[in-house]
Amino acid sequence: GRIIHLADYRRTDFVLERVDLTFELDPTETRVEARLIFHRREGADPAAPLVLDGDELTLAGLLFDQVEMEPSRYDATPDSLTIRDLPASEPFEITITTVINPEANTQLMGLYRTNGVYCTQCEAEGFRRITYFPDRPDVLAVYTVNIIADKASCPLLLSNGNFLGGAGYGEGKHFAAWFDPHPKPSYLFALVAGDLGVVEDTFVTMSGREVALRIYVEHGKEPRAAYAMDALKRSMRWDEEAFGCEYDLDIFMVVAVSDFNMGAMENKGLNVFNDKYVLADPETATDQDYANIEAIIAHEYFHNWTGNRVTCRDWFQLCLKEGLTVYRDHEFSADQRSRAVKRIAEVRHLKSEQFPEDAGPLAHPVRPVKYREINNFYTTTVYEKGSEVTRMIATLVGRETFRKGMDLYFERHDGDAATIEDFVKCFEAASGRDLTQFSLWYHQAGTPLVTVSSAYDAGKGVLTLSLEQTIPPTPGQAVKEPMHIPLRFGLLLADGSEAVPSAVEGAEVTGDVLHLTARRQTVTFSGIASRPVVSLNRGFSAPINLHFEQAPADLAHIARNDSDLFARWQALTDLALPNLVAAARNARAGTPVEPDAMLADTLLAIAADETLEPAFRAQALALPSESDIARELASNNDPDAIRAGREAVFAFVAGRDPAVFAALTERHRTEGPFAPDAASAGRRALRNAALAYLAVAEGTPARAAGAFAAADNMTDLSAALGVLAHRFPDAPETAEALEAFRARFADNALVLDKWFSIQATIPGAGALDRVKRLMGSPHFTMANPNRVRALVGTFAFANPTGFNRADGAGYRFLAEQILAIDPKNPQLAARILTAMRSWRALEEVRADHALNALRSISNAGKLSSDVADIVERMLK
Ligand code: B3K
Ligand code: ZN
Repeated sequence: GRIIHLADYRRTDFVLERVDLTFELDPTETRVEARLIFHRREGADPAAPLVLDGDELTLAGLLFDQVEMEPSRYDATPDSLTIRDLPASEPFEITITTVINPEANTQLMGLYRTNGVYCTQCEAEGFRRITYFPDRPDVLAVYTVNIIADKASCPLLLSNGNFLGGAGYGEGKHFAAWFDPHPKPSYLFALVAGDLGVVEDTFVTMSGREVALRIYVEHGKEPRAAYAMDALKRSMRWDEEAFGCEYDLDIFMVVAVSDFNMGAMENKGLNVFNDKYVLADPETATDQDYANIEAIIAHEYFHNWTGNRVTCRDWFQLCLKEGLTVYRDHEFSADQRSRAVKRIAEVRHLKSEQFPEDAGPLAHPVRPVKYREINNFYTTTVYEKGSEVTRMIATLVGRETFRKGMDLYFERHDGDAATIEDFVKCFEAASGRDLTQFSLWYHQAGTPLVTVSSAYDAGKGVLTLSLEQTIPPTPGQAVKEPMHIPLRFGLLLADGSEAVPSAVEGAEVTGDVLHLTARRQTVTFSGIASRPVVSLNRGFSAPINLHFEQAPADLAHIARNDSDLFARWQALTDLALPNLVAAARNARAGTPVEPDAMLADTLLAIAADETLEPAFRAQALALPSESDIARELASNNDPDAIRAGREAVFAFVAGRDPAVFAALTERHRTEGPFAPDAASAGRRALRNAALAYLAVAEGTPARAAGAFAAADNMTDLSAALGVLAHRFPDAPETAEALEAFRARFADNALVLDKWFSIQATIPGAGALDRVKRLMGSPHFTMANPNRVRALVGTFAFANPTGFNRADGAGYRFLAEQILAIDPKNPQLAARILTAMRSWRALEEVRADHALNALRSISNAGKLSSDVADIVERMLK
């Protein structure tokens, strides 16, 4: 594929007024008739042809104003339809017939079949696999959709908007018509047809309109959709209260399907979901599953305003809808659960996924300026860093002004396709603040590094902070400008209270935010009576790497006393990381690891502190991961040494005072029927964190086997199984538990995915053979994306020692799998391949093997543009 540049953007020559689609569904020969009414845009070249996008299409008929078109006036290829000699100004109608094969569509883009159900996925460029169309987000039109299908196999016929009517249609068929009054781009089109069960409810909006809510799932799974329905209603209410956003159709539908390339899709009025993010009950779903369902139901629902009512002008603006909507779903979950714990989980995720992306060959700005394959830009940078950038705007302008800016955004751009510049202008107008420098966050890739040192002059009562920001070079961006970095801070005194400076010089300070805007800044705080401990970047107000040499005792002070729970967790991490890095270096050098008692004691004190919420204590007990340590080491990484070092520290903490952990597993039992609320989930998380330490302290599988036997919910069951499998992979108890788990859930695909994932993450050199063996299991299939991700994806992404075997066998295995998946499902292949994005940070033997594996992919001949794009960028 060729490279698309933002700079080349121009509007279409033709305006699309209306779309009328008729589908005659058939598993292998679906007929699609598209009646499109266009007119030439004022001022456009009167001779310009109409060029429509296609992808693997064959034209079966073409009418101009209802009359067959002379072949001399058009050219049709599988990927475009060009029509010439069109009217200069008056509207005209083009009727296009295509015949497509949903059954053969293994890419899961366009119209495809999943478990006998017809379903569509059009974002980003799937609509062009259905019919020839101006398939770009700035072409908005009103759609009518007619669906004709077999009545017995497809009692249900769904599309966007409101139901118009339906009736019988000849021998054994029926039809239904839908009308969506809201102009929309083609990527938001959806059609679903099949035989599904339904859960129904209603929602009364803020202006008193009743909306029908329907969640469609496979027959028999209806009870497992109750939590999703509850989350949906809470999302609808929250969006009204937090942003004044009211739902705008008579009906809102969610359909859960088992074959889906990503999490879910926000099609107007008809969201399609990976069933993993809809189905839950205590027996089969973990607390994390419940939290994910809540977040993703909310996310897709929130897109109704941020994405659908206001959409993107072009795909370079993807973060306009994604970063903003992630920010909104984060805020929703924070309001529904514990804000601090939610923030910790977000930052963990950001650091373990987005920071490596930003530090490697796939780094790109939140708002990129070029792409080869847009599917590869649905990244953690666009989503999660995009959300952080939105959060920083809220931090800079303040909560109320942020809301005013959002109101202005909807006022100015409702019904429009907008840009990031449009978005930022709304907050400039609402706040009066110039956001020009701030906007660099959208344009400069790479995680800024902020280096800080502090000095306290007791005689003068002055604290001096010296700050310096550097932004590392990233592909295509060697030199960076200094950014506007908002740092929340506090000056913690020995008694836990906070110093209030009488004056601050050298930086703008608004409330508790210090604005770092220059490359170097020296900031003085006067009137500070005793030496404070500086708590910086509270709440992770800026997505940066912070290097601030603070004494372990100061970090421990923050960890125990900060008023900001996030900062307490961050301080614990900062206390732990140098230990873990030193441990990894020692392990590599073959010298003994000497963990720090201060770290262990601080962790234990927080674990045992009953004044703190259990979910927070569970987060505190989770030491930085192997990938966190790898990131800290930055280069020449040996995953085996990293793990060995981390294990030594973990064992040290475990053995320091096992009674603390034993007490936690006793004290935090959840009594009574299972409840998925955040408080109950937090208690389970704390107990299971304690169980992991206890298992190591005791050195036997007995306790985990007991927990496995006693578990009455999937959270505890899978946690116990994880401890058994990861700590005692060869114990008979583990084999028994794995087999019991498999047998009990053999007919539940989502739970089997957990069974695969737990085994795919068993560390060590034996992992690859285990994964290969599991691929031979009758439960394994390459046809289901969730299953492939659960086994192959999890192995590559989440098993550092198993995947990064020193002999390179893990990389060669992955290369083979990518080449096997790519011809069928390029998006899935490309996504899993990104597991190798940090290969250049490996020590040279592994890096060399990784390079060869990547070259073997690159040299393999016919690659999809998805995989070709990723592999070429990783090799650059
Ligand atoms: N907008 C979709 C993602 C579409 C991905 C296309 N390759 C889901 C979401 O972000 O809500
Ligand atoms: Zn989204």
